[in-house]
Amino acid sequence: MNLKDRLEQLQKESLAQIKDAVDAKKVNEIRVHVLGKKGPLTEVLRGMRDLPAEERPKVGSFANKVRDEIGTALEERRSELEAERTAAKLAKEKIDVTLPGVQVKQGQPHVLEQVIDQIEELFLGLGFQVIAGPEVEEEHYNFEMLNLPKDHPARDMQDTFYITDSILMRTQTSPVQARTMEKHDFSQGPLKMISPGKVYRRDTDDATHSHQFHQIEGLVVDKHITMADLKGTLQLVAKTLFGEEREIRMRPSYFPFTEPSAEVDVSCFKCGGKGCAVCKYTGWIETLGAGMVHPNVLNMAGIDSEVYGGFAFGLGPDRFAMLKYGVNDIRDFYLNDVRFLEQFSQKG
Ligand code: 2U9
Repeated sequence: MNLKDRLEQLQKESLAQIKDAVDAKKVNEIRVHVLGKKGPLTEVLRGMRDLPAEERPKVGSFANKVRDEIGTALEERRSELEAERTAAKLAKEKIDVTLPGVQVKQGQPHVLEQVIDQIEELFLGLGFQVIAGPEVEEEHYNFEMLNLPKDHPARDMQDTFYITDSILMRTQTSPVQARTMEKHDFSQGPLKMISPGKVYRRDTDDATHSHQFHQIEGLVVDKHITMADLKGTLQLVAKTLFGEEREIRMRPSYFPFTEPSAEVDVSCFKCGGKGCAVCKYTGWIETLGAGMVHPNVLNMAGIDSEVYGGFAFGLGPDRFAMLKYGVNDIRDFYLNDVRFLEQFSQKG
């Protein structure tokens, strides 16, 4: 076969192969094979040496034309395949922006957490610190430091989860206050704190008792603290949590850690004091315990009770939430039934 025929055959075969190439890899293989140093085209060009001199330019220019044509065909096929690939990818990744979105389910803090947050906000605004402490506590801080010595009957009253002889699950959050009092440096100002948290009692669970519930206790210690400071603070708590029109009344009571002590009632938020089922027709609802810090408690924490005095109070967020939302079983707070919990949405 003469060189011209060979070139024509090569041209035809190569263009057909290029047309049939299914991907960029194949296109490249054809390029390397046909146009490469050891390829058929190079071989044909090498064969030109044996041609008579007058034929060389003609065959040479034809060979160049064939090489250019193959080069162009390779480039065209490559970009054609690339375009096909991009089109297929785009088709596969098409997003229908008109489809409705997937609704993300939004949670909310637990109802007790909401009540605790609200009380914390109020006291932070009054310049109190919010202080947490251990739930597994030493008997010393849970009882002794709060004026409940070993033989004190209140220790029997508070059925306690003991872990060892001297370690227990705290029955109140007041050990946090005892620990804080011990460390407090009065040259930096008065001590004003609340301690929210979980407490534990060896109670059998029923509609009004839970072996684990919450407390928020407050404590202020400074010079010249009076019962009027206590009453003013609790009045603000009642108004903030139960409504601006609420009043409080204090009845004498007894706690080992305060003297004098008081039970604090709030005028009924449901009937305004006229009497209804919520306040058991008394017009008042018992909500807090409070009193002036017992001198023994101050002295045990290393605070001179001749110079300093204080007031303290305790409230139960579980009870507050039950009153506020009309929940009549404390266990509902701890069962984690979302149908119950979802009712306390903060959205509206
Ligand atoms: C220190 C000194 C005194 C905290 C107080 C009460 C009264 C009280 C209960 C009410 C319902 C807790 O949630 S409840 O079970 N608390 O009646 N708590 S005075 O007195 C303190 C605390 C710490 C160092």
